[in-house]
Amino acid sequence: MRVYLDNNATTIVDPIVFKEMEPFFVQKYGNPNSLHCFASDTHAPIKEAMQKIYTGIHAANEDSVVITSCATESNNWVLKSIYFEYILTGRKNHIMVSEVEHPSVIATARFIESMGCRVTYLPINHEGLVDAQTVRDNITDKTALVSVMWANNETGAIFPVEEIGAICAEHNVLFHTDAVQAIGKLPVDVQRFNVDYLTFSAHKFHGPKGVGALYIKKGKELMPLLHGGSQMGGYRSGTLNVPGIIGTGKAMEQAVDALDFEMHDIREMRDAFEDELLKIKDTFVVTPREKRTANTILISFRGIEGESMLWDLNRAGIAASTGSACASEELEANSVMEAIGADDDLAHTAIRFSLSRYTTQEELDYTLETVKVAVERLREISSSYAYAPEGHESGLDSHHH
Ligand code: C6P
Repeated sequence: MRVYLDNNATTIVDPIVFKEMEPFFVQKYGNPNSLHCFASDTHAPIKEAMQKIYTGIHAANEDSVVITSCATESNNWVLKSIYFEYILTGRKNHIMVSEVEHPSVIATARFIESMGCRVTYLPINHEGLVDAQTVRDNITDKTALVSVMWANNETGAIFPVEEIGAICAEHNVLFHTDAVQAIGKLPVDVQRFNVDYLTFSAHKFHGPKGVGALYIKKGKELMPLLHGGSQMGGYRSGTLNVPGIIGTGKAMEQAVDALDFEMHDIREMRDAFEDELLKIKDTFVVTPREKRTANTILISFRGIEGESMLWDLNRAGIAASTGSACASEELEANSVMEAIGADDDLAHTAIRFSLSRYTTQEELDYTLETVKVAVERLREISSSYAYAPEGHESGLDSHHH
């Protein structure tokens, strides 16, 4: 049996999405900018796909959605654009990001910080959440941008983007949100939430890899990223990724259709699975479940290195992770666990299970049994667990279950 529980890293492409993309590789492969029927064959399908994307995030017709190569590109672009348009020109001198943004935001923030921008890294509380009040407290008249993710990729924690959006609008500060882990998991409405820039990545909701997007509210400035043939309204030149756009449109439509199922049925499966996992002694879950996306569990097994657990799971054909996929090769402590103040031992024991609409009950039952066996085996050989006295502290202030 092979079980895929790493859906926050990437997802299977929905076969309907794949089918929709196929003709644009082998039949309708024209460059949309050409002046012949191979080009014009693509025009209506591209328009339809873009319409599905606009509908999916509730963008207004006058807003822009630029297709990029991934969310990393979109996140880099927004922050670097702010640097060029506002910081370098001296109009503003400050941005804010949460301390648990994806590396594509954090590393870019550090980069523009090294170029002279002041950066506030907003802390998260013991529940793994950003407090909107800290955004308000740190705004000055020189603040150009606040960038806070919609939902965290490691814990699934849902951040107060509606409140933060309102605070930013009130203070005339631009608001960017990385919605990579929100599309298909939560209702996303850029207008209601006062979002100026929004990032997403198609492969996180059963679309193709290599396609991301950046939403830009009408009238908000953005520096062109790629100068050239003026595709994508001049924001990002380069021949359009036609199959990618078609696939992203279809994946967005499917994600919106499946939202109820994701938010209720998957939540029920996740909660039951989590209840069973928490029956194992000395286990800790970060962020209360009602404040999390429906598919995610970040759980610690006291005394067991996350990587050892992954090894045992992988041998049984089960794919999970110790946190975000891009940090997992470094064997470092889980960054969110560290940010909430978990002790060092515990921060090394985190395992992320992330479900999707393709996850079955049978797979979760099998995973649960495998985890139980692995916990037993690994704790037996764990030096830190063996020496821990009975009933010792959790290491997470008031957070043990
Ligand atoms: N997170 C994870 O395992 P790309 O790779 O560019 O398509 O997406 C980057 C990205 C940006 N923001 C968030 C919130 C994300 O979760 C990710 C990807 C994966 O958590 C891989 S590191």
